[in-house]
Amino acid sequence: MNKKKSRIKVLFISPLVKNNKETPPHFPLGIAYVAAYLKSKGIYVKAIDFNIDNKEDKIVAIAKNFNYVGVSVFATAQINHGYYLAQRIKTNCPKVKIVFGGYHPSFLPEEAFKIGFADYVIKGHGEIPFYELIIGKSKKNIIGLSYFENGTFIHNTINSRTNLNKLPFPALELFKLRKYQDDVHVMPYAKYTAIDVKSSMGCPNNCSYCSAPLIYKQKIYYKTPQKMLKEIKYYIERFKIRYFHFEDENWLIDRKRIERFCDLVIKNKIKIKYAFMSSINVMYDNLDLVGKLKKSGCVCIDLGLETADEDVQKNIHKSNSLEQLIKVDSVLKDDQIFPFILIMSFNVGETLNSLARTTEFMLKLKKSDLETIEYLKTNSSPYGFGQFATPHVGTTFYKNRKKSGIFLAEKNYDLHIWTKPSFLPYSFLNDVPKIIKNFNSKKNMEEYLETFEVDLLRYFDKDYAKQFWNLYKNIDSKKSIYKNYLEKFNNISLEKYVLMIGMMAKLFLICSKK
Ligand code: B12
Ligand code: SF4
Repeated sequence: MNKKKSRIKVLFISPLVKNNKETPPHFPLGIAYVAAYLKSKGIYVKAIDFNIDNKEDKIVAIAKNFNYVGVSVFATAQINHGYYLAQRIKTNCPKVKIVFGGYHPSFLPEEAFKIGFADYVIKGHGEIPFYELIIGKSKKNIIGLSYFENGTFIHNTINSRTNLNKLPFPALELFKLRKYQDDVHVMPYAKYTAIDVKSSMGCPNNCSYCSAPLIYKQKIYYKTPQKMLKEIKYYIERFKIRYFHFEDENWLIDRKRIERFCDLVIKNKIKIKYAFMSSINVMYDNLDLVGKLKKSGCVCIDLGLETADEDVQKNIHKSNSLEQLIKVDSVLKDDQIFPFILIMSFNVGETLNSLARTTEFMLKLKKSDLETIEYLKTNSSPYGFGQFATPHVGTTFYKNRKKSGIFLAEKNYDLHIWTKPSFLPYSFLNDVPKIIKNFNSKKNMEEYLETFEVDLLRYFDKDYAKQFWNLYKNIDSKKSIYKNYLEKFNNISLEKYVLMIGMMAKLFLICSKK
């Protein structure tokens, strides 16, 4: 490396995820990967995660000492803050080059130039393109780069490919690691510092709400089991971390690779606890591996059910067999591994019936004596809504959003977040609310509501009973949910009203069983 190059300094920033009080900050793994690569080439790197350290008032003073600022936008709910920080930096230090990377700018690069003060956007994997940009490679030959030249935007193709075995380990040393906790979900391990790791990237599936198929084009890139073991050992030795969440889209998909990794962990007596994500069918096909998974430290598996309704499943291009999930759930619970079943409400095709079906299905599952951390309790509770479907920029869901429902957060990126309903499908709004149980008094209704107070308190104030009673008394069960809203209930927000109807569906279901 020549002298001129060694003087180059890059500051990475992870902007605030807005409206996300419920979920603890996630570790900015994307930055850690790109920064590690630049560092391995002799470039000076630093990083600020605004979700941990809100250095807004110092950002200009810090940024002026750098040649490049890399803004990493993992979630759309970060983008406005990212644009704001970029504007502050660019207007005060015009020489600093602003480079945007991550999911949102990868799919809407021009926005970053028009309102985000970007000099460049790197779409898809950032390690090699960012380095090539710094060393002055011809822009037209940098895969993934978007730039502005002679009055036009130029968009090179997205960088979909990566070679995980050749990349250096992510630069964890740039972050205050002790601030990132909970990741293995299950107590008591969730109390300790845990980090996200990635041992493969990509997924063969094509779910309508997911960005993975757009980045990876349904291909998968793997780390070898040996590299996985080396990485885990490195985290233990250098950072004293023994708790991990494998954030691979579908960890078990190459069974041989994972079996070998488990064997290596067991043989080398590596003491770790970990969680991972898997699709339900892949987990079902590998149930005979559960013993080995357990022995190597697995305590939790995230499984994406999303809905128990077949029509909604079809709409989101997902086909989960409920029988398979019942079996998986039971085997894991018997082995003291927590199956964290993910639900997503208000996808295209959702109706009162489909919400109730999902609730009913979740209620049938075995009870587990394993305790999870607090914020996840309502996520996998039968009475909760889990995540709310959000049409994320670039996805098939996003492309079709206008014909399938009302996107409440269309103009407000800060609300593209799973804890707030941002999309209401017409299927739900046009459904007709059937009142199937006669409550004879408000008190009588309150008794039923109390059954799922923990879930209710996530969405409503403490005095929710009065509002539910008003809704119950005044709803017209011959008119659609939306018509009722327009005629009688538009003194509250549509979002709140729809949540109440959804909760009613769950409530009626429980009542009808009594
Ligand atoms: C694993 C994961 C998580 C993990 C976090 C893992 C992590 N630390 O990265 C958890 C479970 C915590 C999580 C949470 C959320 N997630 Co998530 N998550 C994913 C998932 C499955 C993979 C992400 C991943 O691979 N990270 C690993 C790193 C290495 O990759 P990366 O961040 O993409 O970084 C690379 C490039 O983007 C680029 N890059 C990144 N930053 C920069 C910066 C610069 C300057 C450059 C040049 C390049 C660059 O280079 C990196 C290396 O190749 C994706 C779906 C998918 N398969 O794509 C969704 C996804 C990213 N999540 C998403 C969302 C929305 C969220 C949440 C906001 C929840 C929600 N649904 O509302 C929360 C945020 C929580 C929080 N507290 O901040 C959305 C984002 C879509 C959007 N436009 O908003 C995605 C795309 C899922 C989807 N619906 O399609 N998630
Ligand atoms: S299975 Fe998961 S990672 Fe794969 S496309 Fe579907 S949601 Fe995305």
